[in-house]
Amino acid sequence: MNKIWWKESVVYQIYPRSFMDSNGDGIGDIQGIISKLDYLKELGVDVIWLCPVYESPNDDNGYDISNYQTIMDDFGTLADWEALLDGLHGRGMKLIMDLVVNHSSDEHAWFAEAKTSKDNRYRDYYIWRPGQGGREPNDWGSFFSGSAWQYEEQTDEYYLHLFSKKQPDLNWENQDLRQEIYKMMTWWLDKGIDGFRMDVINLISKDQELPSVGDGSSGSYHFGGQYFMNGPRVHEYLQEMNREVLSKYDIMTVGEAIGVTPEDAALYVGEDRNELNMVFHFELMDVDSGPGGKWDVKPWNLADFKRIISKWQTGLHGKGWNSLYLNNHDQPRMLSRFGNDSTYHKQSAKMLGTLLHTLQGTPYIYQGEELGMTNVQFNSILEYKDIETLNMYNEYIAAGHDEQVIMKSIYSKGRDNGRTPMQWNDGPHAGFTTGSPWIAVNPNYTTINAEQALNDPDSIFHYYKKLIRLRKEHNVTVYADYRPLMEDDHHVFAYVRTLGNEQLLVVLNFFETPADFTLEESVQYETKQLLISNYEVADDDDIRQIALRPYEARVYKLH
Ligand code: ISL
Ligand code: CA
Repeated sequence: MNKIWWKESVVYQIYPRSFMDSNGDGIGDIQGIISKLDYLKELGVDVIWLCPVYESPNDDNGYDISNYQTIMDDFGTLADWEALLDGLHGRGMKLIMDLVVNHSSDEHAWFAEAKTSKDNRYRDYYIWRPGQGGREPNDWGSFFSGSAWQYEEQTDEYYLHLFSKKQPDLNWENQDLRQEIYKMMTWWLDKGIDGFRMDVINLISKDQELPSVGDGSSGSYHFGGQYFMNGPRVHEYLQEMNREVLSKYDIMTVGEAIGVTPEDAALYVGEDRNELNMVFHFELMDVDSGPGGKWDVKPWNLADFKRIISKWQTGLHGKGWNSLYLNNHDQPRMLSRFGNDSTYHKQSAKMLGTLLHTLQGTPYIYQGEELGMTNVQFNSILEYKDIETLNMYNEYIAAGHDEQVIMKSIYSKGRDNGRTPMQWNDGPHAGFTTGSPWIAVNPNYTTINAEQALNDPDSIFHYYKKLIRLRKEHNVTVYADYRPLMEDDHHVFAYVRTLGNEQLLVVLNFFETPADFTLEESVQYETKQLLISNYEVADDDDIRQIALRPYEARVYKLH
C-alpha cells in the first residue's frame, strides 16, 4: 500500500459562475467562493477543483480562454485569486486549477496574430488547411454541432475547432506552442497551486492526415474521434509535460479523457508511465445514450451500470488510480439521473453518495450534490444559456425535429441542469445573488438549500460529511481492492473490498422497490461494524440476508 495524499483526498468541484455572487451582478465570483470557505471546510473536503477563472469572452463559460495568466473581470482580480488560495491553504485545503490547452479562445492574442497571414509567427500555433472543392478540409463535426472547421477570409483557409468556432484547436505539433504552455503552467505552479484538471487532454494530438470519416457522399458531418482521441503523439506530449513541469512539484493531475477504455487509461495513469495521476472517463456517463449520441436518451439499467464500474475498478487495480464522479458541470444532476429526485430524494442521494465514497479511487463531488440539487426544466429555450444545448436546439429545429422532443432531451441531458445557481437558503434567488442571476435558480430552492441542510442532522450534507470522514478514518475505504457481489442482480449493487485482514461490505438498493440481499458464503468474518447507513439498522441485524428498503445503503467493516 503506497500511501499518497491525492488518493486519500475528496475533491469538490466549483463552477464559479454559479457558486456565489459577492457583488450583486448576478454572476458568481472569487470573493463569493471566499465567503463560503468555512462551508467547504465544514463539509470536510480536501481539494477544490476550480473550473476556469481566466480571461474569456465566455462563449463556453470560460473554457474559451483569451489570456491564461489573468483572471476574468466577472470573477475578480489576481489578488482575489491569491486570497482564495491563501484562504484554502490556511484551512488545510488544496486548490487545483482547470487547464484548457486543447484550444484557446479566438480572442487570444496568439489567434489574433495567427489569422492575419500565413507566415505570421503564430500561424502554426493553430491548425489551418485549405478548403476541398469549395467545402471544409474534411467532414469532421464539432462537439457543439456543425462543422469542426471555420473559414477565415483573410488568408482563405479554414481552422480546426473541435468545440465552438470561438475555440480554435491549438497545434501541439508546434514545439514553441508546447513550451509556452509549459511556461504558463509553471507560472501557476510557482504561485503554489496543488495541481491541474486538464480539459479534454486526450484530444491534443491529431492524426496529421486529418482524414475524412465518410466518403463525402452524404455531405453531412461525422464524429472524427478515431483521428484525434488518444492521437499518435499524445503520450509523448504528456511525458514531455511531466518531465519539464509536473514532476517538479508535489501535485495531483486529472485529465478529462473522452472515449477511453481502462486499457487506454492505463497508458495515461500507469504508475510507471510518468504522465497523469487520474483520468475522468465517460463510459458511465454514456450508459443512457442511444446510438445517436448523448441527446438520443435511452433508459439505463443497473446491469450495465455495475458492469462499467466493475470493469474500471478491476481494470485499473494495481496499475493506476481511478477518479470517481457521478456528475459535473457538463452532466445532468446525478440524483435526477440515477436516483429519485422526488419521493426518495434524501434516501437516494445518500445511496449514490455511498457508492461514490466507497469505491477505489478519488471521489469528486460537484457543487450542490451534497445538498441533493436536481435537474431543472425551464419552460422556454430562451432561459437556457449553454452553447452546446443552444447549438443542438437550433440544428435540430432547422432539421425539422419536434420541439417538445428536443426539450425533453434537454431536460434529461442538458448541461444547464448542473449550472443553475447554488442553493444557499430559501431567500430571493436562493441567496446566490442580491441581483438577478445569469441563469435562473431551480425553483426547488425553497426546500433544497444549504441553510436547511446544515440545520437538519439527517440531511444529505451531514451524511456526505460522514462519508468523507470515513475515508480519513479507514484506509480500507481508500486502498482496498474491489470484488462485485450478486453481479447479475438488477436491483442491488453490492461489493466487498479487501485490504489485508480488513473487509468493507457495501450494499446498495438502487431502486424504490424493496430488494433482497444475500451475502455469499465465501465472504467470511468474525465481527461486523456498521460504518454508515441511510436508514436505522439494528445492531444484531443478520447481514447474510438483508431485506433492503427503498434506496437503502449500508456499509459494514468486517474483521
Ligand atoms: O459532455 C460532453 C459530451 O457531449 C460535452 O458537453 C463536453 O463538451 C465534453 O465533455 C468536453 O468537456 C470539456 O471541454 C469542453 C467544455 O465545454 C466542457 O465544459 C469541458 O468540461 C470544451 O472546453
Ligand atoms: Ca459577481
